[in-house]
Amino acid sequence: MITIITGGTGSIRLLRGLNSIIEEEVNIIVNVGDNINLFGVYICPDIDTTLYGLSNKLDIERGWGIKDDTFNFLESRRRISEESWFQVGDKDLATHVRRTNLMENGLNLTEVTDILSKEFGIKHRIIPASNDRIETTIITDDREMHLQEFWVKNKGKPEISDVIYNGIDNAKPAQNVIKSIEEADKIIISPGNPISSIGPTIYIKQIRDALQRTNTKKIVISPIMNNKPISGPAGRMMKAKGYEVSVMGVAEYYKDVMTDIVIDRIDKESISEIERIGKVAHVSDIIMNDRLKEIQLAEEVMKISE
Ligand code: FO1
Repeated sequence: MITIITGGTGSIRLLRGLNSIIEEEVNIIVNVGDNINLFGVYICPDIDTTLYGLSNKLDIERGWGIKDDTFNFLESRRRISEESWFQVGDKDLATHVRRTNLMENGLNLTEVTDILSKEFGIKHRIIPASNDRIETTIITDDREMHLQEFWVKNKGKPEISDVIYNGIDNAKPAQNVIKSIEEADKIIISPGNPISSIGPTIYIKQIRDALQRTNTKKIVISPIMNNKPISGPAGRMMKAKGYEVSVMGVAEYYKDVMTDIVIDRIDKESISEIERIGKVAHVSDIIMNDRLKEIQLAEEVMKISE
């Protein structure tokens, strides 16, 4: 059984690659820190990206939302001067409405995600990291704002002085999260933003403890290449948290919860430094700009064994 810890738009290509080649049971633990209540519905961007990505409905260029979606709902809101900075498509909205209704009927996020996964025909198990609310917020020069407000409404422009996971101290792992860590033959941490897409999961105390306890291979795929993030604000967030923006910075960030790291060929000079902290580095081509590259990287990750 394979367990993948994932989140963010940078992770989905690897997930699609793994999905194409893995026959055995896969548990996908998904970030909940960027979930948001907007327009009267509960939106879970990383769960939805996983649902859409694995059912071939994702707008893969954007990395979020449904391909060929329309935006009539949003346009109509704009016309009546309602808040409309978050681009929810019409088909995407149907998912949020369904989730919200099911939750209003008393189901928790794990149960709702199971229902949606079945409806999208997904064979693997998508598990929210927690059923409790964890909210990733950005501390800027003058105030604290939700991750989506920082990234989408303010276009990622404000200075980042810190990133906080509100609610994480009281958050419990959702059912099956710990079991899927303890029973995994291999754990893969996908190349999402370490701070905003993976951090809200691996800093839940019981999840971190379980990851530290298990003796299985724990493989991180670096989201940083040549001292720059492959996409998004990961570099600025790592700096704000006191990490170097480099594959070594990624290895330092994950050192308590990983055994191996996959880095790009361009960073091969960092291998000895990574080995010095007791980790194994594997060199590969980590940019997945087509379907073949997604599968190739997934195959290389699956080849890493004890
Ligand atoms: N990202 C954007 O840059 N602009 C958007 O308007 C936007 C809307 C959106 C709607 C649904 C959804 O599931 C994701 C959406 N995202 C949008 C992506 C999202 O902001 C982040 O990239 C993820 O939260 C990071 O994991």
